[in-house]
Amino acid sequence: MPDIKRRTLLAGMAAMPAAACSELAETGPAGDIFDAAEDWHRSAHRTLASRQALAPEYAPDERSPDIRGNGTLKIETAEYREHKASGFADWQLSVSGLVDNPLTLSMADLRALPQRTQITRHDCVEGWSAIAEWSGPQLSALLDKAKVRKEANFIVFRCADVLYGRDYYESVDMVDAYHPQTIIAHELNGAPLPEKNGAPLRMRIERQLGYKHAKYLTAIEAVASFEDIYDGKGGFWEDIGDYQWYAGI
Ligand SMILES: Nc1nc2c(c(=O)[nH]1)N[C@H]1C(S)=C(S)[C@@H](COP(=O)(O)O)O[C@H]1N2
Ligand SMILES: [Mo]
Repeated sequence: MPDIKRRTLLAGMAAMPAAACSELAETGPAGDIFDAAEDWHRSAHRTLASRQALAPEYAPDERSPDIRGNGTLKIETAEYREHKASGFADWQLSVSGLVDNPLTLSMADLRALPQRTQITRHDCVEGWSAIAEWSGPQLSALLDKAKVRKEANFIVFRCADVLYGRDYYESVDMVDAYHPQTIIAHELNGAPLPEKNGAPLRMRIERQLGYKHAKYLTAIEAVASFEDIYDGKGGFWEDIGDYQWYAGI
């Protein structure tokens, strides 16, 4: 067996219990099973690599003249109106759940982190797109600071708005949570986020459709499952039954 093939095979087998290995070795033509294990390993790797790939980024002159808002465009609660009147000086973002080091971050804390600016295309499932520049810290930086525990499988985003009588929320898995283009945006085209686009903070999750990009962000939670959150489907639209939880693009 060529060395390279053997190494891949061993890497794939490492995940199998020893008993299963010897059982496999005793059954049938070993070559077939080895090839199958190797194919599985390679295709799992390819899937992960494709999910980690970057979304296209654009040049400044490719930006759309306007980014229309969708879903909630204005929040009428007294609390939000006060935040807006004070330029969101006291807005806070918490990071909690399955973390060793829960955080409460101010807008100044978020601006003090390394920032990522990206010009990307927003795709709404309702059939419109828009290209815009978004800036903010990477979600991965917050998750690293908070020390997410290994039992966490998903990151949940809580929002300040209520739509059709329900709190808007969303969630993603760890591949999207740690994706380099997943940022907590506080600027749109170089200016603070307008209210219709989620002021003062909104998610950009560039490998996912628009409804995953939670606006008016107040809290981030690491969870093992979203079974006990609202109707258990992992998001506002998912609970209503309109859209799928996985909205990868
Ligand atoms: N909190 C909150 N986040 C939300 C929504 C919403 O209604 N409330 N709408 C979603 C949908 S369907 C889309 S397409 C985008 C729209 O972002 P925009 O308003 O900046 O265009 O936000 C998403 N995030
Ligand atoms: Mo959307």
